[in-house]
Order: sequence, then C-alpha cells, then structure tokens
Amino acid sequence: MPTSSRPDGAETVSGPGGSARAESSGQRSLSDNWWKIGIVAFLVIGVSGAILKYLDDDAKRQMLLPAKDRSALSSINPFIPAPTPTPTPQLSKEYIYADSRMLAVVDANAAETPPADLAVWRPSSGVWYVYNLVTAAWTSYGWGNSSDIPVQGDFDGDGKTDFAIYRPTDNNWWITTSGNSSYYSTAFGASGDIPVPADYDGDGRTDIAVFRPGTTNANWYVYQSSTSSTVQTQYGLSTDKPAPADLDGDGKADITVWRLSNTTFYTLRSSDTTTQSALMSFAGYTLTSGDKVVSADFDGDGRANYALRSGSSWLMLNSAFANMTVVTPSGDQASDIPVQNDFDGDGKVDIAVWRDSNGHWYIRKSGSGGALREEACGTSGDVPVPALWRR
Ligand SMILES: [Ca+2]
Ligand SMILES: [Ca+2]
Ligand SMILES: [Ca+2]
Ligand SMILES: [Ca+2]
Repeated sequence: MPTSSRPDGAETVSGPGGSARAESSGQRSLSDNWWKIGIVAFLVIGVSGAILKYLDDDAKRQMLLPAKDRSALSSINPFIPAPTPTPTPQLSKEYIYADSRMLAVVDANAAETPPADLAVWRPSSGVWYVYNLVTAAWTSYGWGNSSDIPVQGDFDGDGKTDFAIYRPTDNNWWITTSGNSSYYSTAFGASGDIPVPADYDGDGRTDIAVFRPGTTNANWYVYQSSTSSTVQTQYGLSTDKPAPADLDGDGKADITVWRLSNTTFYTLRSSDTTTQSALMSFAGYTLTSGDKVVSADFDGDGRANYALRSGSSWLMLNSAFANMTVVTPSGDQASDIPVQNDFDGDGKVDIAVWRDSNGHWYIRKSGSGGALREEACGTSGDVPVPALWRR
C-alpha cells in the first residue's frame, strides 16, 4: 500500500477505489481493528439476512400450498402474516369481472362514475341494455345475433366495458371500442373453442383469447394486447373447465382450470410461471358438473379467491388457502345465474345472482355487511353481462 509522509504525522492511505484518506498515527491501532470488527459484523448480518430470507421464502411457499401440505414450520414461522379480520379495501384499483374472468384492472380514479350499472344482452334481438342506477338512464346498443356469445370486456382500456361478441360459426370477434365509438372484427379461434377473454398481460386492456379443449391436453391462445402477438400455452386437460382469474394478484389474469374429477383448481401463475393447485373440499357438499366457477376477489386483498357456486351456495377459499367459506344467501335459487362483481365499489366483489324468471338482480353488498340490494334489469331469455359499463 503506497504511503507518503506528511508534516502533521498523519499518512495518506490509498483506499480500494483509489481515493485517499488521512488518519493520524493515534488512530492507527483502532483502525487496524475496525476491519476485523467490520468482517465479524458483516458475517453476522449476512447470516441473519440469509435466515430471514429463507423464512420469508418458505412462508411464501407455504402460503401457496393447501393447508394439509404445509410443513410444521408454517405454524411457528413468525413471518406468515396473521389473518386480518377486516381486510382494508383496495380502493385504488377496480377489478372488472365477467363470470369468473377478470377482464381488466383499472385505476378507480380513472373514471369517476360509480360502478352502479347493470346490463343484459338479449339474444333474440342482439340488443344490449345497460341501466345506470345513478342517473336511471338506459343505454341500448344493437350488437350481435342469437347464435353469438357475449364477450364484453375493456378492450381499449378506457375503464368502460365495450360491447363485444364472439361468433362461433366463423370464429370472429366483433368488438366496439367505447373510447372512440368505432368497431373492428378479428378472426381468432377455431370450431369448438371456448372464448376466455381476460387481461393476461396486465396492461389494463382485455385480451382476445380462446381455450381449445383438444382431445387430451388443452391449449390456451392469448392475443396479447400489449404486444399484438399470440401466445400459445398448453395447460389443462380437455375435460377441464377454463377459469382464468388473477390468483396471485399481480394484475395479470392467470391461466386456470377447474378439474371436477379431483375437485381441484390448477393455476399457472403469471408472476412466476409455476403451478399452484387448490383442493376444493367442503363438508356436506358434493360438487357436480352443474357447479359454476365464480372465482373473484371477494375479500379485497387484490387476489382472486377460488370459488364455486353449487346449488344456491357460494363455496369460497381464502387467498391463503387456509379458510373455506360457505355463503348461502337467503332466497337465492339454484337456477339463478351468478353475476358476481363489485357493485358497491368497496374493492370487494359482491355475491350476486340474476333470476331469469323475473329479470331481477340480487346483490349482497360487501360494503354493507352483505345487505341485499334487489334491482330489476332484463327479462326472461336475456343473458346478464356484469361488468363496469359506465354508461
Ligand atoms: Ca373500453
Ligand atoms: Ca391486456
Ligand atoms: Ca396473475
Ligand atoms: Ca363490493
């Protein structure tokens, strides 16, 4: 180490980066020991950090496992967050669902209109009816015919749901864009495909997508709005039901299937492209092919909960896979159609059904302790199309 004598008895010592520092001879013995103290401190901090990181990583791994598969460590690990009795509503984001599909995540502040509109699509005429409960105004729009499938979503990402249909006869998607009131069509899919639009790439715009059951293995084809390219993913079996939702809470819908044969959901997490599975087992309930997947963010933690509607009961698993909740709203009928969405704008999806016989919506407001809100919108034969229309 190069040194040079100084008139005050101190020496200039070149540091590792070439910079020079001065110290008096009286400080020498202390500084000679500081590096040893530093190394010991470094080792202690490093080892502690590694232990903390292991515990934290293990906690994350444990959280993804079904309760029965967790190690004993999960019961003593202090880094697993305790269940919160009343989760804080995440009002900064709004999750737009249609059936179990998370269509998009939008900023709540992007559009001021409260999400208070109900909507149905009438196959016999192809007309959409949107009822704004704040202004009591009706909006109608002719789009599609009786053999089409409604695939509403926010394809242009303006926070308003767009009228859209999928035509199984020629595999064309016809999409209006609320932002500029124009439309376009695009061929995407093949005979036998199931449309599964959702926001898979997390850019706030619904992606055109289909689930192809195939003969043994299923394939997903997603036309990503962010890249204008198609991503193919083999995931699930031909007998599975597609059930995309954002299970890991990264703002991107996750490819997910529901397998009745072993009553298990399988999810390809968008955050780390690994699979998580969740066994749905509820005492007293025998799951059947008539059950509907209704996965959505019921507890408002930003992650969708695996959920099924069986009979008139809602069977929901919390995000930590630890607690199962069964809700059977009084008066609901097994034949009602689930239309869960966040109707009261508290950041939690509300349990809700639409009744074909009278066209009524029965919404259990999460922000009011599950209080019933009953609204009339639609008539028998309509298809309820819950979303955030903002019309
Ligand atoms: Ca839109
Ligand atoms: Ca997208
Ligand atoms: Ca995700
Ligand atoms: Ca709600």
